[in-house]
Order: sequence, then C-alpha cells, then structure tokens
Amino acid sequence: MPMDADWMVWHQNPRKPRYQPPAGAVDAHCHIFGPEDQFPYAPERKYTPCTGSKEDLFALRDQLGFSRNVIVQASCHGRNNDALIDGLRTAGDLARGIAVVDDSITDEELSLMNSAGVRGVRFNFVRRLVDPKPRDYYERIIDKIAPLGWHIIVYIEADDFTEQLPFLNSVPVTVVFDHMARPDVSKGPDHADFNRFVDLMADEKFWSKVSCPERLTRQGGNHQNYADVIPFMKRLVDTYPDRVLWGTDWPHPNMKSHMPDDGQLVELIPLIADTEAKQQALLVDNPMRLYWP
Ligand code: 0GY
Repeated sequence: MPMDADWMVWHQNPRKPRYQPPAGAVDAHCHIFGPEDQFPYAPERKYTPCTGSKEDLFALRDQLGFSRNVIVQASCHGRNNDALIDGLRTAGDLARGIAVVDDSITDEELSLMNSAGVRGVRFNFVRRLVDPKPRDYYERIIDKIAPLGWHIIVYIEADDFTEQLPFLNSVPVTVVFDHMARPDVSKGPDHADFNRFVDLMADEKFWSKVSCPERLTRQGGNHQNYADVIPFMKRLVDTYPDRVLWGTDWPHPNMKSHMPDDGQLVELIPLIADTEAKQQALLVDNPMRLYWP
C-alpha cells in the first residue's frame, strides 16, 4: 500500500542545528511508521504515511544532538503497538513509549508493554484521526493503567477543549497535552482561549508539550521561523518551566503546507526557553522526571 498521494515525506537531510541541546536531551514526541511489510498499518486508519523506521528515527536523534526519544503510537497503527514495542526494544534505555490501547486490554498485555518501556497511553480526540469514544471507555482504560503509575497523553484541538474539560479535570493521573492543545494562533497568545488553557495548567497534574510550530502556524510554508507560534510556546515555558516537554513530531504526519527541517526546529528552542536553566528543564530534567524517574 503506497503512501497517500498528497503525503509529504520527512526532510531527508536535516541540518546539524546551530543550537546544541544540553547533554541527555530528550525528543519527547516522535513516531515510528512501519515499515509496512513488517508492521502493517491499521485497517481503520485515516491516512497512509511514508515509512519512518526506527533506524531513521535514531539516526535523526543523533544528527540533532539528542540522547533519548519518547515514541508516541500514531493513529495509522491503530491499537497494534508492535512497531512501537520493536523500536523500544531496540533503543533499550534510550527510549520510552506511549501506546494506544482499547478498554479490553488485559493486565498481562499492559505488563508486557511496561517492561518494554511504555509509560502511558494516548487519548486522541482529533476527529480527522480517530472516531470518538464515550467517556466511560477512557475511564475503563485509566482504571487499568493507573496502578502501573502510567500517565495519559491527550491530543485535542482547541474547538473540542471545552467539551472535554469536565473529563480532563476528573482524570486521576498525570495528563500531558500534545502541541499545547492546538491553539488557534491567529487569536494571539493573550486571547481568552489560550488564557483558559494556561489557567488549567495551574493544576500540577497537567503538563504540555511545546511542540509543532510547523503544524500550528498560519503562515504556511512562508513561516519565517514560526513567529506566530513562538509566543505561545514561550508563555507556557515561562509560566510552567517544570511541566513542559519538547519534541520534533518527526516524521510530521499530515503536513500539507511544507515539511520542516528538523535541525531548524531545534534552533527555535532558545527562542522558546531563553535561559540555560529553562532549556535544561525542558529538554532533560522534565522528561527524565516523567519517563526515567
Ligand atoms: C502528531 C499529529 C498528527 C497525527 C497523529 O496519531 C496521529 O496520527 O498524532 C496530526 O495529524 O495532527 O502529533 O503526530
């Protein structure tokens, strides 16, 4: 099965970033796609990507000057986490994983995932990627993962945020938001919508990835260093320096406007975290606390 006709392939030659991350830096949001002959894509998937193998991912990690990865199960692999687990086993202590499971998952299956390095599950509320599920479906999963000390990753768009707020507030484990819960950046970082998100984050169970400027920008391919997104990322880092994570989002699924150079994404980090102490927290101390305690 070839990739979708309009699929954009990840940058084949990312530059060595001029910004050097601190020793032990973690790329806390990235994926593995396929290879499909070994790890077929899920029948219910909403897109068919190009291959982004574990070897490709680990080569990128080294090229960017990073040390570790948190690999997040993407929707194209559905609830079959084999490609993720295979990547985790290869990486050993250099990677941790976030799986996608359904509410019939058994304690034995979770325990096997735990020993491979999985430390949480992802709830994806983005309708173009997965079909919605009722609240009790998620609650049954939380009941099963909580005893392992796992957390949940939530992928949600700004428009669905209010609807899910009662559920999110009720979750008894740590909740990490992907891509700042996808704000509409055309409204600006001081708009009431983003204020609501920043206020929610005051609860210490919430964390946020400051990631995906390439996805959130409204400047398309003509992005000029994502100047419209950086203030959102910086506001979160400044307000909650100990509960933010950074990731490449490689291989950048569903990008339509342009494909970022991952080296350039790394060079944005000093604009988001403007002191060495904030960079150390964002890239090393925070992900180590959550994934390698
Ligand atoms: C991301 C973003 C996207 C895709 C997925 O699971 C996925 O398929 O997360 C997207 O299309 O916005 O975080 O990789």
